[in-house]
Amino acid sequence: MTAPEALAVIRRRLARAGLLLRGGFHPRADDGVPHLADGRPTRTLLLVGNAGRTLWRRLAGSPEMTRPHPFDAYCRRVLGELAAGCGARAVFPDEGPPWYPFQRWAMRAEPGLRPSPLGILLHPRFGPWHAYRGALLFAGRLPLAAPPPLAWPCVVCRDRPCLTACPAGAVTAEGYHVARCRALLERLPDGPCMRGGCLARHACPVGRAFVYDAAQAAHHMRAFVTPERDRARPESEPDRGDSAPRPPRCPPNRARRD
Ligand code: B12
Ligand code: SF4
Ligand code: SF4
Repeated sequence: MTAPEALAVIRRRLARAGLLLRGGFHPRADDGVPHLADGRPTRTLLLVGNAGRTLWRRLAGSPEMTRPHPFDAYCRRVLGELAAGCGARAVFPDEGPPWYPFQRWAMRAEPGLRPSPLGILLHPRFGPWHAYRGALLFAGRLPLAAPPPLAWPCVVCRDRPCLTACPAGAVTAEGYHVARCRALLERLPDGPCMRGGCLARHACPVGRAFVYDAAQAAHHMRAFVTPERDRARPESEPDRGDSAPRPPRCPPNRARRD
């Protein structure tokens, strides 16, 4: 099988599992990409994610649905099997701390993708309704077509409704305030954010066709407020990509300046 054929097979297998191949890149030393388990350096990274409701609906019929963290358990099984079948190593966004810099990898895999005021990378098609589920690391250099740069929607979003929709004032042009958000969610455990998902995220006009089901959004919110999952990296602990410069959280909005 040629390398392009192998990539097409991986893409199809991911699609059958409700997952998306979100591009890839050939790692540089400053990308914070680990070696393979046998010590060989990674020469190709393929990023795997999901968007919208597809993965949630696929999970419903899986044995992992009854596990405490069904997304993580399902993706570990699917990507673990896929990696084993093609001599790759699978790594996951919840492995840590220290965390692998998945958002930085995503910006390498899909140039043009950038963080929104929500902290989430804003995709021109999926809006804020997408996530990363793992990366496949290969010792070989797979041929990757250079994708056309994505247009970043926040730069032309004149009204920026995400900045005014949060009742806790946790989403600001300077970034997302975890403590303000958490305080509100704890105060209103049956409030609209906990039942249907982040109101600021819902206020974003981009990617409306990919908005999560209410049950899926409520699942993510429960996972977010559950102490075991709420493991933000301690200030003193280095992350896995410390050698690289960090991109700005939310670059300036040109539409507001113009
Ligand atoms: C720790 C963490 C958090 C912490 C953030 C603490 C902080 N202020 O830094 C907490 C627990 C608060 C958090 C919350 C959420 N998170 Co979070 N989180 C992570 C995690 C595990 C590590 C981030 C990190 O430090 N990486 C290490 C550094 C070195 O990586 P980096 O790419 O260079 O750094 C980027 C991030 O740090 C980011 N960032 C900085 N501050 C914040 C704050 C938020 C809320 C987010 C999303 C990103 C973000 O900016 C950097 C450059 O882009 C990542 C997974 C991962 N491995 O990256 C998910 C991740 C960033 N989270 C994600 C999401 C979706 C959320 C939630 C929206 C979950 C939800 N409810 O659905 C919430 C936000 C709450 C809300 N309003 O709904 C997604 C983002 C996907 C995307 N499209 O961009 C990720 C990638 C997980 C995934 N599986 O896809 N998260
Ligand atoms: S509302 Fe506008 S600024 Fe906010 S995330 Fe969506 S596109 Fe970006
Ligand atoms: S989940 Fe609710 S409180 Fe937290 S940032 Fe979103 S709108 Fe604000």
